[in-house]
Amino acid sequence: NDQYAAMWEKLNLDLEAHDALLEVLGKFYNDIYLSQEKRLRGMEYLDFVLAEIHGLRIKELKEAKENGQKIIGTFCIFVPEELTLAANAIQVGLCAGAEAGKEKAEKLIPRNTCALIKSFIGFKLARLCPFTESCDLIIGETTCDGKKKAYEVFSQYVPMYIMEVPQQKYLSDRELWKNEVLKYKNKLEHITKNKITPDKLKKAIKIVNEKRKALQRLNKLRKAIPTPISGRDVLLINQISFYDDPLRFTKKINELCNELEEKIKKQEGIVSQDTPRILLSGCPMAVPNWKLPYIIESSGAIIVGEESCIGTRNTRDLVDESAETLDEMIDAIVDRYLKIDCACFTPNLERIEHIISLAKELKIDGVIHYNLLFCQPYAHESIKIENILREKNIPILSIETDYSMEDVEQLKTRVEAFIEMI
Ligand code: BJ8
Repeated sequence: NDQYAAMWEKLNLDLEAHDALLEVLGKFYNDIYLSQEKRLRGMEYLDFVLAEIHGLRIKELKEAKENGQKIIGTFCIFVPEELTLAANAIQVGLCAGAEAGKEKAEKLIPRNTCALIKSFIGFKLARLCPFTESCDLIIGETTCDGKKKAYEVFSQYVPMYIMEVPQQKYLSDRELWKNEVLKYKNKLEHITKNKITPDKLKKAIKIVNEKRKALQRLNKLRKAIPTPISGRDVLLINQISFYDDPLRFTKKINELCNELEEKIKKQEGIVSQDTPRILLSGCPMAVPNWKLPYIIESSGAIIVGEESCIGTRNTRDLVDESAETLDEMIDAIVDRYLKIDCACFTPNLERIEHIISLAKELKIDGVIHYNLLFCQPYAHESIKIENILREKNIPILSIETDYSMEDVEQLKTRVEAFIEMI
């Protein structure tokens, strides 16, 4: 860490608290990830990226900034990375998955706010996140009430721009969304001083599509029985997809997929054939929120799919590449992003259809619905999903939790009982 201390200091991090955070993160990673048996060769890259999460990648961002590139931070998969890349900027996800700076955050936002929001505010106030500190602009969105009101406070600390995401999907909502996408394009052009041309946008669409295709390929390979990779590892891959260089990341994930194909040919699973298969569904899980996946996979089950923004909700749909003019490309982007079945929409009937089709496709034995405490949209949907899945005889367990470790034993008991039952 010594080699990066000067860089972190320049970013105004609290060095002592940051060191302590990295130490806990390292230990946590060791217990949850490195201790796994039959570790895949291709995961070495991901282990390296995670080990360097606040080091090498931040150094790369710093060098990019020195070369005139802008860094754009996001909290939601509605922000079109295609446009960001076409403006020669770099997009990084800023959602945080640990309980740092909670007390400070609770002085600015209500205590009954979800842990994800408390965490990104807490990380800022406690000066712990080098990604936030590297950003030239941070994009918020009007999704859940918790986020959109928290951005009002957050904008006192960081340069923010808010995109309005509609809450329905009618023609008038599409118009509103198209307008927002165009406004974001203008904003990017203004801060980067780069014009987004059809050529640049075409290339950017391809880059992001290729990233999503690699993740789709990975998800398809998990259909195999026995499955070749742990759910924890795929969660980590999805998390890293939000801040790694997209070209390098895509190449590495495709290499990992080659390795998985070999394993599948030899019937070499990560677990035995009769291990119960779980679909995880619900709120996003940001780094280092690995608590529930670890509990599930150390209770004798295996996660084979994530119906989540840090999962298939972000990778399922591609942007149509046949568009030629700038306006056609913008339309293709608008349509692709409006397919996102976030619980903030009403109604949001596509989501349950996706859960049911994933359940079939991945041959799962049960669904675990994960809800962050105080997240209203997903809590409402969990009741609806429970009822529909029960009617279809698909076992489901709904979990509500936050980032604290206090409920680990209690969760373990519930998850074990569920796994025994399915
Ligand atoms: S598209 S899920 S990333 S809004 S967990 S902060 S909803 S109270 S994150 Fe999301 Fe975009 Fe939707 Fe995806 Fe609010 Fe719930 Fe907290 Fe959440």
